[in-house]
Amino acid sequence: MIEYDTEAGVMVIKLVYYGPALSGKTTNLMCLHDLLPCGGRGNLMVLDTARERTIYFDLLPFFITAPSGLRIKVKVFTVPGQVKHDATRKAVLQRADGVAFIADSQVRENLNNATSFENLEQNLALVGLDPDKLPLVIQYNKRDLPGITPEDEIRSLWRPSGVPLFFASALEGWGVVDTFECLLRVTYASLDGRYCLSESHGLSAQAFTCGLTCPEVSPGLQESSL
Ligand SMILES: Nc1nc2c(ncn2[C@@H]2O[C@H](COP(=O)(O)OP(=O)(O)OP(=O)(O)O)[C@@H](O)[C@H]2O)c(=O)[nH]1
Ligand SMILES: [Mg+2]
Repeated sequence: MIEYDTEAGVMVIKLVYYGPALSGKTTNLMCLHDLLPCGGRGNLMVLDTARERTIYFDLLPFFITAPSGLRIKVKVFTVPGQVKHDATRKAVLQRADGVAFIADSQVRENLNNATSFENLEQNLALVGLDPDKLPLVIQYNKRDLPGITPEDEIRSLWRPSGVPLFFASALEGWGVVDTFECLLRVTYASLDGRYCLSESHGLSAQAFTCGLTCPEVSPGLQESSL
């Protein structure tokens, strides 16, 4: 949690898109920016090098106001996937409330996916977050490409973990919103347990997810001025 100021009535939640280099983290955010209505979100900030590789992070903010008046900002970050940017990945992970791990579906990327997931677990521990408790969803991106790992193989790999799994093509624009909505749901469940979003702020799981992704059909929730 980046900030929770009960007097000012402000909560700032942090979600992080993690994964190996070139798996499509930045493309996921660009897709969310294009597909979700602008009423509940701010502008996408993309910090690229000349070769379109993230060196710091990208940021897409979303806003809602709970029935209690609590103004909630959800900051969605990407990390740079290249191995050499580990210090930046660690910095971006700090105080994360939820993580979407974006894997590359191509068979030749399986080792990079596994290495990056191990790196996520190590960095979570280093920044004081419990990998077993942190809300997590996994997305296998680039399903539009040839030479990809079959779905049932991926499902068997992750089934024991119980982590929600999604298949997507951020380039074609499918699977991306589903992944984000699930990340919002699992993050809400965790935050509700600690901050009583439902009881104290009248904010249900559905209102939270819907208020952030389709604000025009969520009467009673307004864009915050955060
Ligand atoms: N075919 C295909 N290409 C994709 C897809 N998603 C992303 N790409 C491409 O993969 C390349 C890398 O995408 P990025 O979104 O920049 O990857 P990233 O994970 O942010 O990479 P880093 O910032 O280096 O960690 C770009 O050329 C994208 O257009 C997809 O679903 N299908
Ligand atoms: Mg990137």
